[in-house]
Amino acid sequence: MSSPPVADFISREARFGARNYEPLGVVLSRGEGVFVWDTQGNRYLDCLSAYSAVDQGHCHPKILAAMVEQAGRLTLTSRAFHNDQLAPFYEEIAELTGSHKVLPMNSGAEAVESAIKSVRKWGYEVKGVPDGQAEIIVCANNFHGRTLGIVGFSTDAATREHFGPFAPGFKIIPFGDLAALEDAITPNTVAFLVEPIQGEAGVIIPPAGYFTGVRELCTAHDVMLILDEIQTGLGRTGKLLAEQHEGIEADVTLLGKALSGGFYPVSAVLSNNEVLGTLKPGQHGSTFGGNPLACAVARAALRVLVEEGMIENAAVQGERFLKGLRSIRANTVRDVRGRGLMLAVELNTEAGRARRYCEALQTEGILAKDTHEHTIRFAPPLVITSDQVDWALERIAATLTQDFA
Ligand code: IF1
Repeated sequence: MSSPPVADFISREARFGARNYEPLGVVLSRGEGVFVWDTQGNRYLDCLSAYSAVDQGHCHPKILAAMVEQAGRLTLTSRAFHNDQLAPFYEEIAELTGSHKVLPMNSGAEAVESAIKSVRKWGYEVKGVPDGQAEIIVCANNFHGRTLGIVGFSTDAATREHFGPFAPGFKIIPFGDLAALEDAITPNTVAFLVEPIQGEAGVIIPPAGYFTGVRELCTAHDVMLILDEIQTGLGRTGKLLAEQHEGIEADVTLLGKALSGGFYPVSAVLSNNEVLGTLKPGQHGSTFGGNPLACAVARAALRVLVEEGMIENAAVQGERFLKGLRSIRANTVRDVRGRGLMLAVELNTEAGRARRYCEALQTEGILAKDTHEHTIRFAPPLVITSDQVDWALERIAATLTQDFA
């Protein structure tokens, strides 16, 4: 039985859907491990991993089994009642990440919003900031999600233009600049919210020692350090949490995406006792947050990540991938960046748009995503093998030596 033509799916989407995305011209219908297949049966190596949500690989059989089993037993109770998956989920994620308290939510943006609410409350009730005066410091070129609260402190025009008015209380400083952080802190500063590596900005890795300095400044001024590890967390950078690359600990850690292995939206705010301890019954919540299906899926997603050595594999294959990208001799390449399996190639501005290279990679059997006109991101599932990395590198090299200007 043959599937309708690709153009048919695409035109029907365009007719009925809000056009807030501009996907590559491929219609996917199946996934397994590092591979996805389109409706015509063509296979691709997925180098986006749904923005790092399918880190455990597509349709991981053990996460699938946990999901199916739980879906047949109990899916949603609301938090008006207890469920038997929540306690073990809390214990397992707290044990794994060394956290004291857990707040379960659904999307990444909700975890960010929940953290903002919690640190403001902490500021008023514990730090003693005058009511309504709490300040949160964020970085230029940040990406933390799409809610009104979050896009209000974005510095990207497309992200925030014509969505205002926005909430006050945020100060924007350059990423990677310790002096700017020190200058921005006032007695009313409750938190510094930052990505360990800026993803959407193009995989921007801060100077070595930056986060050690950030940790010291935050501690010295009683400012909560919120690390948005929604993209960098859970092995993507070759460590469980990206904070471990500098041996520091955040006060608040945000996880999402791979927390469910891509089966279901599951996010979490992890913190010390003080910050989440300020939330009392009735002050925050979510219909779906902490539901038994989400908890069962997240437990399985965390288990396979650790038991199947995916974090170590991300470190090993990430190094291989980075070395391979760096060895590509092409006039089109301006810079290669990466940590673990969070990688990017920045093209020279004369090379043509990154989007054009992603279209060319598609014909080679690789799906990758451009960002900011001139950068191509590579973030395959953490289960990728050496042979698959080498296979990808050959095709990436062949594509990057072409000129699409
Ligand atoms: C889209 C980028 C990735 C995130 C960090 C919170 C969220 C995200 C660090 C919100 C989400 C996504 C969403 C996706 C594009 C994407 C992205 F290109 F924007 F930077 F991953 F690379 N914090 N990132 O990266 O999580 O509410 O979406 O669950 O299509 O907007 P969410």
